[in-house]
Amino acid sequence: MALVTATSGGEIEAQAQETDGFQLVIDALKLNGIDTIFGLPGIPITDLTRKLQRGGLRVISFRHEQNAGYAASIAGFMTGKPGVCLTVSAPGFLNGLTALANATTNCFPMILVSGSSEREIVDLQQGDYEEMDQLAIARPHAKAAFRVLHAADIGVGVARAIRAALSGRPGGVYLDLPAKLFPQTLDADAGRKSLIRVVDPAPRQIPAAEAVQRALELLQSAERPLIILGKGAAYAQADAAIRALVETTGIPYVPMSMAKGLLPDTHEQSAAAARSYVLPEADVVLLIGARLNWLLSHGKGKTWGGKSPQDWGGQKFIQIDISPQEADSNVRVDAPVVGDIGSCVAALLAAITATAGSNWAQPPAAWLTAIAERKTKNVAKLAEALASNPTPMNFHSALNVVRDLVKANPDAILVNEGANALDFTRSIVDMYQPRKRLDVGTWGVMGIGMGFAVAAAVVSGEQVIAVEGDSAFGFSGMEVETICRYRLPVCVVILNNNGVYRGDEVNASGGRDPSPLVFVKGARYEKLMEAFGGVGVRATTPAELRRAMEEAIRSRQPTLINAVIDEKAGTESGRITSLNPSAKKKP
Ligand code: OXK
Ligand code: ADP
Repeated sequence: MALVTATSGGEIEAQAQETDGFQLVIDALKLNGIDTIFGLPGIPITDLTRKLQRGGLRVISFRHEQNAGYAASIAGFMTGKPGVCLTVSAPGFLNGLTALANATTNCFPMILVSGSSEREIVDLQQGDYEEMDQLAIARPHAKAAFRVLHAADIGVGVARAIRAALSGRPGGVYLDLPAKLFPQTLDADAGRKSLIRVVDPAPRQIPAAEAVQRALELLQSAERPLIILGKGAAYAQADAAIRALVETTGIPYVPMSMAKGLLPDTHEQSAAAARSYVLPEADVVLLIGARLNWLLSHGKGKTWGGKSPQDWGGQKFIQIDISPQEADSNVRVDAPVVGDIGSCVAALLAAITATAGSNWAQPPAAWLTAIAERKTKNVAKLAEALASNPTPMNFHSALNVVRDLVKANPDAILVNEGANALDFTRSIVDMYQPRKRLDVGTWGVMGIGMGFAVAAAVVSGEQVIAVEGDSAFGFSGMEVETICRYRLPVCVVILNNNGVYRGDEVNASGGRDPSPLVFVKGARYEKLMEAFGGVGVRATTPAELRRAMEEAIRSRQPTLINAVIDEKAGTESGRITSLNPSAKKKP
């Protein structure tokens, strides 16, 4: 109990034995191992950001909340702890909300904490400063949303947010902290007791034995089996078990974009370079942490050998996923295995060993040979394109340099966004380690670039290479100041072709305005980095690009390389041109 006395000395004692909302938020986060906050100070959380820093947390302060939100979400993906983003009310909250929705869509654990205005005024709509019913707005975009009104409930609120973000399928959680909460005082002892250290927030979920048996039997029946590794598999941090399953079975695999490097892309069982051959030809497909959404053409249609866009290709699917609702979302899943990936993969491996010992039948040679032939052809085609050295540079000649630098620095984290800049990088730049490729994910969202880059550098301490389309970079470009302020080892490479997709489009009306798809020609993006004390380089040849990247990695200085490429290089929407509505298409 607090000792409240009237003497001046007693008053000090009474204060020392009281706590308040500010302190309880800090204590609750620390108690749960949250050591970094990504945010942007302002009313009503300015003092909270100061106190968080004073309290020993690392506070990374951004220039726009959306970037702080993306940073938090990818920190969650990388670490398996919820990434926390802190914003002001209404507009700041809304800026962070896009990142929260993106985190939920991508299954990244994240908590958006926003200060909010006075409930009494907000609820009567009497016109408060930054008035908004944030909880209601957040709810449809989050896995869960909570509000704390009393300081004594801060411990519960933080615990619920952590558990909701991490347990089962991870996602984004909103935590609303009204301004009035922070100065509320509480007896220090009662405050301490109100805090909760969350025990086992992402409990293992063991799959049912019969589900594992069903999956095993289907795998055994396969003549052309295929494994697809998704970013859920990368998130699960079950790298050794996944590798053992792939190598024990000898089954070829295709990594989804953010699962690249889970096994090195140079692994002989990787069928990435034969993607459009293996999807339609496979007869049994084992999905590990990958959804049959648009990125996998919904498991049907021509990509899978179906006759028309809606036709099933005939594949049987085994799906390992933590969400029991995921199976059958698009096509029939014959063997759903529900549980956490580590436990499911271990159970499948154990069943394989129990059934076949070390004599598991490898996939038929005809299947493996056919894949190897396709791979060889595609790899040779790519090698030819990479060897060309046109003037000006194109995507291939520039990315050939990035490919070499990533190979020489496999610990480096690659952030990637754009349309062509994304698609070419994905297929050209091999990854060698898990969770090193961070990109636009399930939504194909533009704007993750600098937020992801900051978070990747902060949570890992590793070198970050951010390969950005010039358009994509624009969404978060101001965060180069953040990169410089925290002296982060981030090397931004802008593949600059003067526009969205490409830079040679003209105004079809003949008017004076430029086409909506082009930017200022010859823009000097590197000056932006120089403005804040970083290193800026304009590179017009692969040799210049290589020198600049090598120096950035050697020095670990914030660096922005404006890699000037042919403005005629690039197709509309990269490899997803088919998603553009066309006048000729039937609805
Ligand atoms: C892959 N490939 C290779 C290799 N790896 N060739 C040689 N060597 C290696 N190592 C080949 C592979 O076999 C494919 O050729 C091709 O490269 C492309 O591979 P991949 O894996 O990228 O496949 P694909 O068909 O592009 O994948 C489909 C997809 C992908 C939907 C999963 O396109 C994707 O992730 N897209 C995300 C797009 C996105 O989000 N864009 C941002 C929005 S743009 P073939 O011969 O086998 O086919 C935007 O905002 O608006 O436009 C907008
Ligand atoms: P990709 O885009 O790479 O195909 P998706 O985001 O579509 O990947 O799929 C990821 C899947 O992984 C989601 O369905 C999610 O429920 C699942 N998942 C995430 N974490 C785990 C985990 N620890 N164990 C099992 N499944 C998981």
